[in-house]
This record gives sequence, C-alpha cells and structure tokens, in this order.
Amino acid sequence: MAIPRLTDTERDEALGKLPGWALSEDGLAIEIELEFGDFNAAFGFMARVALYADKADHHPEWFNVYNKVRIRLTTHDAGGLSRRDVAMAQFIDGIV
Ligand code: HBI
Repeated sequence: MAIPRLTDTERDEALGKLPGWALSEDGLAIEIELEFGDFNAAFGFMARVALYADKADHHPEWFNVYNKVRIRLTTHDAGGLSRRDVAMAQFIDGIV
C-alpha cells in the first residue's frame, strides 16, 4: 500500500519528540538501542512490540542479545520514514 515518505521537516519535527531515537546514517530510518534488566524483560518487551506490529501491519528490523534490543524503523513501501515509523516509536517510548 502506498504510504507517503515524511518530508525532512516532518522527520526532524518527529525526531525532536522521540527521546533516545536517532536518524540512521543513510537517513532512511530511526534507530534506538534499549537495555533491560535481563533477557526475560527484553523478550517480554519484544512480544508487546510484535503484537503492535502485527496489528499495525508495520514491522521493525531488530536485533536482540540477552538484555539488549536494537531497533531500526523504516517504511519499505515509502522508501524511507513514514508516519507509521513515528507511531511505532511513540508506542515503544510509551512502554519502556
Ligand atoms: N513494515 N517496516 C515496514 N515497512 C513496510 O513497508 C511494510 C511493513 N510491514 C508490512 C508491509 N509493509 C505489507 O503489509 C505491505 O504494506 C507491503
């Protein structure tokens, strides 16, 4: 489904309200690294994000080792950042 890519202004405005998130080197994604108490907490977090992703039909690119989770959000259909990435980042910020 076609979804518009954020303009640079929209992107910068969104990033300003997403503490801890950074623009990727290639400018196509936002990224964060999260640290939890242990693997159980990290995986529980990932399970919650997975349920959100399934409902939103928008999926993160992520890496987990023990209590650390690295997340990259981008919208493949938009060829960069879209409002779906901002919404997912806001959801994530709300549950950590
Ligand atoms: N997730 N991050 C991301 N980007 C997409 O473009 C995307 C997705 N999940 C599902 C999905 N697209 C499909 O539903 C179609 O829109 C391609």
